[in-house]
Amino acid sequence: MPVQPQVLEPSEIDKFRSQGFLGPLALMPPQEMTRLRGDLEKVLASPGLAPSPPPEESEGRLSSLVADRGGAGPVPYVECRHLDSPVVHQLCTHPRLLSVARSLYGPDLLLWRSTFIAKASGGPEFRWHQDWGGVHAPDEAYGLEPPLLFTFWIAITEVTEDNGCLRFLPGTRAVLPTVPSGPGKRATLLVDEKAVDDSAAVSVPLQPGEFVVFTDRALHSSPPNASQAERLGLAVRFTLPAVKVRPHFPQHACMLASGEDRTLFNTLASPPV
Ligand SMILES: O=C(O)CCC(=O)C(=O)O
Repeated sequence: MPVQPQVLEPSEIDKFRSQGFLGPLALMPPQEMTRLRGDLEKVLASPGLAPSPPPEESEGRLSSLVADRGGAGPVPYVECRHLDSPVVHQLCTHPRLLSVARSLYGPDLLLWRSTFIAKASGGPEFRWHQDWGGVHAPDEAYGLEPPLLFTFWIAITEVTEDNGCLRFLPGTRAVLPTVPSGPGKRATLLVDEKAVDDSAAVSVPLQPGEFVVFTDRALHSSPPNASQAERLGLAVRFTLPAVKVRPHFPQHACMLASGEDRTLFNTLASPPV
């Protein structure tokens, strides 16, 4: 197999491993993302393949807090649009993103999910959590087995401390004790705030077209949007072919984003045309 060029310096790869996140990194110039936003807004104006979950499944999920851009609950508009929209698929598999992903996790990669995360003016904080806790729930068969994922969070608008940028606690590797964010069966597992000393938290503001990449153990949160404008980002989540993926909704499947799937554990979807 040809050796893939490394786009990250060894020191950056070490930093990602020791801190659990790396960024800001540039995906495209701000003007290019600002132009692309028009196309993304068109996608966000109509629903994709993900159904609206029944209320009992939304209860307590962090994703149910994000702005409702479609009038029918956010999920069909914002979730996994790479499955039906070529423009979102191209963004999720941008060559620069895949080069960084390969530098960190090797050549074989599955695109698991993508979610537009809009935080309206006055929109809520996301409390401290590890994404590991978003793929497992007690007694529930959903998510990833084993729970292994990493996320590229791409800024579509400018993302600042004032409008709710991501914050990380560098160096969190252990799985920390969790508390559900609400009573629902699928409530997001937040990290118990008694286990969080946020005095060393690092904020990662981003220009449009920049991204931050983080592991499933990275302890992260984001403050409320105190600005007058919406904050919009796209969280693109990858896993590896050896992970058994349970469909997130009936028409959901992973896509091969790079390399080969030598395990054949999962049914794969084709890119949209
Ligand atoms: O968009 C946010 O503010 C939070 C995003 C997040 O927690 C995630 O993508 O895992």
